[in-house]
Amino acid sequence: MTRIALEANFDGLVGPTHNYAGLSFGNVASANNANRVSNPREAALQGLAKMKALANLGYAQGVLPPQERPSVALLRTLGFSGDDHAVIREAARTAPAVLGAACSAASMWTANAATVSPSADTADGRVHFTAANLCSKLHRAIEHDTTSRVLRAAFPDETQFAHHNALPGWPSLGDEGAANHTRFCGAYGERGVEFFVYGRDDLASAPAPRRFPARQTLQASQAIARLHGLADEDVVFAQQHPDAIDAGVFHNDVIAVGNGNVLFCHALAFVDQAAVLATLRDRLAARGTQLEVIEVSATDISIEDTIGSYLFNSQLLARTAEAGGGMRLVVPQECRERPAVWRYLESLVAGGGPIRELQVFDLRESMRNGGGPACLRLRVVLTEAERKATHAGLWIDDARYATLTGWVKRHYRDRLSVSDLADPALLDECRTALDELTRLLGLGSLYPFQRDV
Ligand code: SUG
Repeated sequence: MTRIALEANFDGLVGPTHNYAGLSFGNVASANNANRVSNPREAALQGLAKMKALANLGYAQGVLPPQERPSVALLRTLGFSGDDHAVIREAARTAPAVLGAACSAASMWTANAATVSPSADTADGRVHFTAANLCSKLHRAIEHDTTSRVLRAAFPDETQFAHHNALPGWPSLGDEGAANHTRFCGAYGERGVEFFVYGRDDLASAPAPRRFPARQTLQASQAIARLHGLADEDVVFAQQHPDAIDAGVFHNDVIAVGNGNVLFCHALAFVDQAAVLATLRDRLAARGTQLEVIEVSATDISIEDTIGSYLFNSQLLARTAEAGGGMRLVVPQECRERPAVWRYLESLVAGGGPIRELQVFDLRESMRNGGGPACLRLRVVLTEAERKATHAGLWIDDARYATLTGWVKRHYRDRLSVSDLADPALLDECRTALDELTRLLGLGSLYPFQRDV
C-alpha cells in the first residue's frame, strides 16, 4: 500500500565558531578563503532566513543544532591537558592547525550528516539513518558521534526510525552522507530508486582523481544500501567523474541534484554518464515513473562556472498543484553573478521543462567554505505518522524562527579570525549559547560539556 509522504528538509544551524581555516583540501572555496575574517552571526542569520522562507512557502522545514566547538574532547584525545582553557591555549601555541580542526563549524552542512532512506524503500518499513563517518577530514571525522545523538533525539521512536552508527572510519569506507545520495520516485510515499555516487572504489582499478581526494567509496555506499535493507533492483551505484573531483567537485551535490522524477546535472558528473542515465531511467520506469533528465553541457556552462556558482548545489523542490506544479530551484546568489549561469537559468525556467521557478538566497558566509543551499540541508521523506513522531521542537515556524534569530543575536560574534580561535573565552561563549539552545529546542543534554558534569 502506498502511503502519503512529504519531503522535509532539516537545515544545520550555523554554529558560533564559523570560521575560515582552509581545512578542506579539494574544496576550492575553502582553500581560496583561508584566513579570511568570518561573520558567524551573519552566517547563522543567512541560514535561518532560508529556512524561514522555505517554511513560508509551505515546505516542512526543520533545523538541526550545531555541534560543540571548540572540541576540547578532540584536543584531549590528542594529548593536550590541564583545564579546558589550558587545553585551548596550549593547542593554539603548539598546534594551531589542530585547534582549527577542533573549532570548525562544519556540522552546519547537514547534507553530510547522514544517508537517509524513507520507509517506503526499506525492508522493515522504517526510515533508516546512517550517520556519515566523514573520515577523510579530521575536522569532519569528529562529527558523527554527536550527529548520531542529534538524529536519535530528532527521530526517537524506534518502531518508526532505525539509526545506524557511522561506518568504521577506515579510508576504504569513507562516507560523506546524503551529499552523494539521491532518491528518485513518483510520489514520495511510493517505493523509489536510490542513487549512490562514489568517488573511489578501493577494491578495483577504476579511474581515480589525481589532484584532489575522492571522499566517498563504493564500499561505503554498498554497506549503507545493505544496512538500510534496500532491494537490489531499487539501487543504482555510479562513479563520480574523476575530472570533476579534480576540478573541485568534492561531493556529488556540487554537480548534480535530483528530486522526484527529475535529475538536473552537468555532463561531466559521472563516469559512463549515458549508461548511468539509462540505468536510472530503466529502474524508475520499472516503478512506473519516467525520469526527466536536464543535462547541462560544458558548452552551456563550464566546469569552472559550475563550481564558482554552485548551480547544482541547489535545492530542487516540488511545487504544489496550487503553485502550478513542477519544481522550484533554490540557488545561491553566486548564480546570478555569473552571466553564463544566469542566462542559462533564465532560459531554463522559460523553456517549459520541469523547473518552473527560481529562488535566490544570499548564503555567502557558508558559500565561502564551499557550502551552498543543498549542503545546508538533510532531506528526510516522512509519512504523516513519522512527521508526528519527529521531535516537535525542531520544526521552523514563525515563533521558532524568532526564538532562534534572537538567540543568535544574543550569543554570536560578528567577526571571527583564525587567531581568535585561540581565545579561551570563545569556548565559554559557545557553551553558554549551546546550553541555552538545547533548552530552547527541548533537546535535553546533547553535548559532551552537558554530559560530562
Ligand atoms: O566538507 N567545508 C565543507 C563543505 C561541505 C559542503 N557539503 C556538501 N557539498 N554537501 C567540506 O569541505 C570547510 C571548513 C573550513 O575550511 O574550515 C569545510 O569543511
